[in-house]
Amino acid sequence: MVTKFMLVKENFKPRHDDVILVTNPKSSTTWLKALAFAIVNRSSFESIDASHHPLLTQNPQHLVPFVGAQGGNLDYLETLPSPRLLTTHLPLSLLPSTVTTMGCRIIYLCREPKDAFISRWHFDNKIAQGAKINIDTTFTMFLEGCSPFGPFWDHYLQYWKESLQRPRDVLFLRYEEIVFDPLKVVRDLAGFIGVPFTEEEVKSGVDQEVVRLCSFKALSDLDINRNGGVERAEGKIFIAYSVLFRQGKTGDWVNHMSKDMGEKLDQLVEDKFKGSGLKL
Ligand code: PAP
Repeated sequence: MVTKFMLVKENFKPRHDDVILVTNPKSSTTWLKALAFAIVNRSSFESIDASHHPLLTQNPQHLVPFVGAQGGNLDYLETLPSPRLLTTHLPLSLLPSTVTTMGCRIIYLCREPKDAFISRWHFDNKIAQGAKINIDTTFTMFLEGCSPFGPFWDHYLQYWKESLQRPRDVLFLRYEEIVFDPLKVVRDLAGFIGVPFTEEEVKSGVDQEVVRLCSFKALSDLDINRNGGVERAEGKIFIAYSVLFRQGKTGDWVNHMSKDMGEKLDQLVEDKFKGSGLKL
């Protein structure tokens, strides 16, 4: 896995007009991909909810290619026309430095760590093929920063600092903001990507249609997301798309973590983010 990541740093060729969606796992990559895809491609579809819209028949994870892990294929990325919409889970330190020097636009999405941890734990249990993942053990590892993409606090902070240094090119978002006001975020995203909604589009509700099309209810009700899935690890693991749509809510951690665990993680977050200005 590490080798694969290092290959990205060496071989991925960013372009100045790339837009890269970045998330730490379980921050709702699925939602961000759906929103960005629907925004960028809206002119290709007469009506955004036309029956042939790709989001109705494909899982959002497959509509925006990954850079790096999870099936990312660097040769394939080279064949894509510009401007490219890409995704990655990689920390900034594992991307080529040209991402910064060329001014690639980055949309970073993070999530309240207790909820992100619980989402991950559920996900791991679902794909564990019957094995029960002990929450205490996984929690200890999470606090120690054991994660395929490094400690979550380094991940968040790298992109947070980048957003302070390049505010025009790096948009730092929180999952909770999208849940709270998806329409505002959709409008902000369109503006940031460089395809703002026109007055006419707003009048006819195109921005609201994007919100509706990408909502948890709309996506999770689709046949592809209820019954489809993808094989990983050379067919040894089957990931049903339904596991990417568990609840889509904030604050579910209270139903699975003790008060003590919650306080421990909150304290860690406070210590790690101290002085950075980052608030979750
Ligand atoms: P990944 O790390 O495997 O890419 P990712 O999409 O980042 O998965 O995270 C899945 C979480 O996003 C799930 O959270 P939960 O376990 O707390 O429920 C999932 O429900 C949530 N999610 C996915 N799509 C949406 C959506 N359209 N609206 C709100 N939440 C969503």
